[in-house]
Amino acid sequence: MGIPRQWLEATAEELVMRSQKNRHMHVHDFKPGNERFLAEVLSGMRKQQKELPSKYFYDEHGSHLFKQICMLEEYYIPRIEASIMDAYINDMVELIGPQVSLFEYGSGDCVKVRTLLDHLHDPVAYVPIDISRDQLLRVAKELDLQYPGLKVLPVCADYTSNFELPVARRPGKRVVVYFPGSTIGNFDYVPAKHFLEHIARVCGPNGALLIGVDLKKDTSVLHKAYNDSKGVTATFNLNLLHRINSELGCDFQVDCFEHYAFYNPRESRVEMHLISLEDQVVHIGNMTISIAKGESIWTESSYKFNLDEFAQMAAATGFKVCKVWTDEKQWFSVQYLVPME
Ligand code: AVI
Repeated sequence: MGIPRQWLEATAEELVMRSQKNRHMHVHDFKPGNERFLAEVLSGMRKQQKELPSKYFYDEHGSHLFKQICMLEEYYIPRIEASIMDAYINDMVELIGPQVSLFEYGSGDCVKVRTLLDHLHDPVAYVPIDISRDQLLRVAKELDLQYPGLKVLPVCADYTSNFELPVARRPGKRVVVYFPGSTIGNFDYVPAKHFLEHIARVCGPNGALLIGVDLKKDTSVLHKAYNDSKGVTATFNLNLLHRINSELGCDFQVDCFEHYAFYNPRESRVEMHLISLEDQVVHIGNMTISIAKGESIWTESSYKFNLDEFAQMAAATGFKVCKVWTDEKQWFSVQYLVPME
């Protein structure tokens, strides 16, 4: 990555000070224990249509696999979203204004936020919120060193749960939440509404939400994006079972499952499933669950929107769409939402 620009202008003394400050970075830790993981796996596996929550894809290996997905030509989202951010960053920064406290839900490797951090005027704080503690701490330390005036306040949490948000000592002018990547599409309608309502409370009357929203498009494009030719998405999907086996002591026969993803036009979503290739039984906690040959476990939904549908959902949560930026094919959008008066 090379030497960060800011470092080239720093004195040796400043560099020592920064690295000392950095060594003591504090993570606000709300990471749930395995009881909740087990309870959610059990409850999903006891349903008629078996399901597992997609938020558990992102252990260390899953996060690494997701990064690989993001580099695939077929998985268009990161590439197009980055091109929209690059093209319209000045408009975005003008709308956002100076001295913001920026919160990012599901910050991952914090790569996307850099376009904002590089252009925002004197941001007060950056609060990355993510469940992967090691990655969170690593990237928070990097950002802390690379953006000297910025207070980086990492929070380790399942961002769909209740947890307290840290507040920077230097008061900001407003709170802006950044939620890129169309992760909102991984929520069903009711949880998506609840989540946006929660964000609206975090933003307050003066805040805003900058959100990535994936748009409806030709089914063949979606099919390729979620059934990539290198099989990385399949490995990512199957890794969920490996994770459950190793962290919850279960015995899914991972080799006896196959990745299956398709676009469901009636529900406007890509569905990812794992299909069992054999009859098998799996032990989860003190339960034994049978899975028939050909039966599926539903692991993820990825909803696709048109602009009106998303605006309607936003309106139902108290947000008004203030500005929409898209690419020329209208495959993806970045939207700036503010609370309705
Ligand atoms: C994180 N999320 C927006 C991705 C998506 O496209 O729904 C997760 C993903 N699943 C398979 N490929 C990518």
